[in-house]
Amino acid sequence: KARTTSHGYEKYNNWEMIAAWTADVAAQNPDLVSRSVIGETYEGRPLYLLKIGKSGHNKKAIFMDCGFHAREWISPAFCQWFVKEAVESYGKDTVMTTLLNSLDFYVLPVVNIDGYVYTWTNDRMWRKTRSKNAGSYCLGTDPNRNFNAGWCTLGASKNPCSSTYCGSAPESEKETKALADFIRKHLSTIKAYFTIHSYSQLLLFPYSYSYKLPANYEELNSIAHAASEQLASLYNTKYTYGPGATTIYPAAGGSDDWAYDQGIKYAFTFELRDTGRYGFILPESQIKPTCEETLLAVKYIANYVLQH
Ligand code: ING
Ligand code: ZN
Repeated sequence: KARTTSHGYEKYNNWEMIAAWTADVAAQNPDLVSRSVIGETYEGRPLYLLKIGKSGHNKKAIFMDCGFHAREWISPAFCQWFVKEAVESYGKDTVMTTLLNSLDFYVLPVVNIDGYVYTWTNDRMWRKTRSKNAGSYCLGTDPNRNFNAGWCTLGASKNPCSSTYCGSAPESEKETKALADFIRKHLSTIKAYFTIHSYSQLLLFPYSYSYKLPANYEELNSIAHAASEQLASLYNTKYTYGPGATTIYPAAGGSDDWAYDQGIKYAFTFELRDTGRYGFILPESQIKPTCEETLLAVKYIANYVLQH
């Protein structure tokens, strides 16, 4: 099939572009990148996962996903940027080289592919998945209310028409089930979990489903402080950080809380630019600066995890 547009890192790419890119980046960097499929979406699209790192034995891993929420277009753009930076700076940047020699990054560039496609074709502000709900004409579940972490107890809705509908059960969505299954299967190696959202410029960590503090709260807080400082060093972008419940709002069923309770002690939700001027409709001119600054924070935390 003839392609009429092309992939780029400083533009928003549609799903067709991103899917082709996952194949291309793996084919062009066989010693660093491999692609697998961890499941499929409700509408039958393959959930591609990229593994980035030099091959080695007993490597720790970091899992990062983008595109939970369909309208948060800067998020998949960041996952693509991260992969580009990894392959281009390996052997040049000492920190990235060390990271890729010692760690594997699992990058899921778009979790909610069906929703993402729908924002390109029908409704730019769609958030949820696109699955049918029994007894309702409203479609979709909020994938970040669908994890088994205080599921649907707080800051989530049992109404299928709500944008924060928690779903009929934890992991009712094929997308969240596939993600959770993969993490459960690789729990012995995965040391950190990053999930990329927008917007609000926040660096969140557990808990969001409760006002209780995580056991390593002090450690997570100091990591988040240092990562925010790194991020701000480039363009002075100000991030607020802290536990989800008190920093943004209480919300149960989120993937970071779930990952944390699985034993992944470094679990973070990033809320990228901006603070509301453009919101979800962040101009393409901000992709590069947003991704560059976010990369500094991600590299900082990855390096911390590697040393601990
Ligand atoms: N924000 C997140 C949301 O799902 C969040 C905030 C983080 C909730 C972690 C629960 C757990 O509402 C956006 N913008 O989606
Ligand atoms: Zn989101």
